[in-house]
Amino acid sequence: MSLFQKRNVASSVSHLLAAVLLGVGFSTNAAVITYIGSDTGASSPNQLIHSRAAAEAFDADVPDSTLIDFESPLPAGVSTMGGTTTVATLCVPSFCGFNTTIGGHWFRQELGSYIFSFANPIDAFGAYFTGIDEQNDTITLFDADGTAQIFTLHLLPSGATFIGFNEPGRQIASVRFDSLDDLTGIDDIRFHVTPVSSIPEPATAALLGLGFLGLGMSRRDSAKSKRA
Ligand SMILES: [Ca+2]
Ligand SMILES: [Ca+2]
Repeated sequence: MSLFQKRNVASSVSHLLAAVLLGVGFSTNAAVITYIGSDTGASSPNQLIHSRAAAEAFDADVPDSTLIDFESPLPAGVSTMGGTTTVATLCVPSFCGFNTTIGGHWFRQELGSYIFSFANPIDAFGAYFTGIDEQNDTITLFDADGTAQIFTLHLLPSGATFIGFNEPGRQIASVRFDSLDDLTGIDDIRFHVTPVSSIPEPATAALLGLGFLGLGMSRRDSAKSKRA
């Protein structure tokens, strides 16, 4: 599926319908399962109701995910560009982001863009996004093969929103958040490394390689016969 198609195919999954009813949502396609729940104006962990429900739905479907709560160093194989891990909010938490870990102190607060990259591709990603109050911020999933899938966020009314993506067997290499000028936070990221058993067999790639090798050899043979 082309990038253009991915950006324009509407989803009918029930999770998205629920999100629209809550006044939030984004454009997606039918292949990836999405999870979204929003708590307007929330500014602390004990105010997470709909977002926590979305997180619990994600956790039920992806029970063996890894958690990044920013209370300790990033797990091995995970790297970031942009943003900082901090405890200092730059304005009212519901508009600039906050920690969503019960009893925790550290969270990640951002301006503009930031990226989380995974040395081993993942097939599920979810997190609490806090302080999103601008229109048309985007989340982009970059697959290991270089394709990008962009989700545009609509009508997120500050506070906290849990957003999750789950597509078993997919190979997502990085996740990027983009905003023109929205101060936001992200916390309690869950991700699931794609099981090796669901990645295409190397034998297939090897056969394809042999095919190309054969083509190259025949072309060289042809060139030789022309020179002869
Ligand atoms: Ca935290
Ligand atoms: Ca904001």
